[in-house]
Amino acid sequence: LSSTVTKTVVVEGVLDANDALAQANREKFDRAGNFVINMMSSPGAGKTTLLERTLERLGDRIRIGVMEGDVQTTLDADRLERFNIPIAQVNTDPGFGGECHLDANMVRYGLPGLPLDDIDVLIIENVGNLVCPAEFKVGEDSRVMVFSVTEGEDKPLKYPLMFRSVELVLINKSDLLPHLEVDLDALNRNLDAVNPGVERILLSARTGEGVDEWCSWLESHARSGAVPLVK
Ligand SMILES: Nc1nc2c(ncn2[C@@H]2O[C@H](COP(=O)(O)OP(=O)(O)O)[C@@H](O)[C@H]2O)c(=O)[nH]1
Ligand SMILES: [Mg+2]
Repeated sequence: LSSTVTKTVVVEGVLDANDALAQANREKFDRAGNFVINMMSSPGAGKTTLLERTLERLGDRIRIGVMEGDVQTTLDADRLERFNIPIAQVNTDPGFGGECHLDANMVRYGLPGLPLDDIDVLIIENVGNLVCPAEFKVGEDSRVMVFSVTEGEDKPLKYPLMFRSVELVLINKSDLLPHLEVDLDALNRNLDAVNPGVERILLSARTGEGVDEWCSWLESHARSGAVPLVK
């Protein structure tokens, strides 16, 4: 029993320390006028593809910056290079023990690579994982999850913390629905069971279906976050 108690105290201590650093990040973002999104999903749900579609649509309307969190490689950052936007890469393998998530300290570590004063919206692509990222605030204004229909309608029930911690679920890969047996009604019921009424948009980063709706969400939230948009 006592070892359980000790463990709980240690974990709480780690999360408290993280919260303090997240708050410091937040203050930095607020001073620079950044609206910051922590984008989370399991590996392969389509975060980077959706970022590509987003930059194609909003790249000349909003000054978007990206922080890429990965265990290894700069593959995702390389995919976004053609947009000529500020991108910071944070790899968790060297230096951070190969963690399965970004925490506030890792984000802080990546910030000097970004000209925050020249960014309206910062999108942080978290490490692909349905569990760990939800536990760590990084200083974001908003949490958005990309969930692909190929993952199955039961996942909100199996990973409730993640689904509960976000304010928007982007249900991606709608183009694949005709080939799957996933039950969208059940998925919606399961989302409501863990996060009643959570906003959701069905979209396809491949065909572009629903992507405009997501871009409108992003633009209106960036504005209501009192971010001075250019143009
Ligand atoms: N069919 C289909 N494939 C997609 C869609 N979005 C992403 N993908 C594919 O899913 C794979 C993983 O996408 P990626 O953006 O790298 O996912 P991430 O790991 O969440 O960043 C890639 O092969 C993408 O082409 C989609 O809407 N429909
Ligand atoms: Mg990616």
